[in-house]
Amino acid sequence: MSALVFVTPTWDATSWAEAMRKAAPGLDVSIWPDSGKAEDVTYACAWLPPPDVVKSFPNLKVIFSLGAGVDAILSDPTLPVGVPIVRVNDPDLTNRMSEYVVLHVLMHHRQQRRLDDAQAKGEWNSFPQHAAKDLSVGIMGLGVLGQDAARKLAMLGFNVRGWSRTKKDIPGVESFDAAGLDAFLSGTDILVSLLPATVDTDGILNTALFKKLSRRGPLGAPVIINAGRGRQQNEDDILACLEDSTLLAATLDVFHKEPLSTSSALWKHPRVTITPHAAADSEPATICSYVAEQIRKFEAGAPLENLVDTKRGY
Ligand code: NDP
Ligand code: OXD
Repeated sequence: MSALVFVTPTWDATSWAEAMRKAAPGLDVSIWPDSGKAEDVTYACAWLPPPDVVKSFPNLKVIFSLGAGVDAILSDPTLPVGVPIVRVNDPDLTNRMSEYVVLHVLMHHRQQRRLDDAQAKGEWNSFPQHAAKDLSVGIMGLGVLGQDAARKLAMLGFNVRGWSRTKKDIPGVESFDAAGLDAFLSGTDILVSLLPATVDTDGILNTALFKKLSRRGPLGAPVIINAGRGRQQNEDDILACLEDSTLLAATLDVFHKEPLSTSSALWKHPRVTITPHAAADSEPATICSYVAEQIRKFEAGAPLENLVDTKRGY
């Protein structure tokens, strides 16, 4: 019998192990550090594994990231070389992220925070609303999540553009490659980051970049939405740019340090919307079914899907 171990020191994997036993009754499922004989373990599902743990299973065939992002796996400098890493690519997670992106783009587009504020004061304060076609949404990262969000925003009538390392061909979406960053930014009113955390994307959301965004849109100044990773954003720059009107508003789901410190000025800023890294939760039953299906296919001789390129870092 193959054995699978969960290595998730920052959260209790009990419900995950139960879900995995249901999804793959033929697997012997355990939770590190109660993982039995290390030699028996062939699959590991991990999130922020401590150094030397994953490599302590000498017969590991595949490592599964329990999220779409793989920074929480690649942060282990002792990962065994040559063992493939598979990440999550699941329609449920993708839908959740698109819901989040659409929700927050619409919230800014329809100026809902301003309306909430007026309601709290009991004020009938109506102001012009604008057509979706007059607003340009730019998505950084046109991968699995970015492409789905782009398509859904385009269906709502927004002008949608995307930036990725390599150019994409998505109907109704203008695509820019890595070299086209400035052109991409200059036509973007609402910027959405769905980039992975890599050395190339660290700190990319900073003052210099915000200043390149369009100021011609109907909102008067650009808005940013970051649901990629907190490492991408300079939080001091965001606050300063909100103060000097380089930015109009921000929605942030991810932060440098999570949970966000209670002392962060972002919490109370009237034009910042904070969500607690909840844009697209991974549900145990769904993700375990996905992992079980990958294992079934792999054991039947099919190639692994959604492999991580450790050199690129995503
Ligand atoms: P993918 O790997 O499918 O897509 C990543 C995209 O980013 C690709 O289009 C890639 O370009 C682009 N990219 C990577 N590096 C660069 C770079 N240096 N310059 C330009 N473009 C770059 O990932 P997913 O869409 O599945 O997920 C994206 C990220 O979303 C995850 O890594 C994770 O950080 C975050 N996430 C956040 C969640 C949340 O709840 N907040 C939930 C799930 C994921 P190319 O296509 O050319 O390779
Ligand atoms: C993920 C996440 O990467 O939840 O899946 O952040």
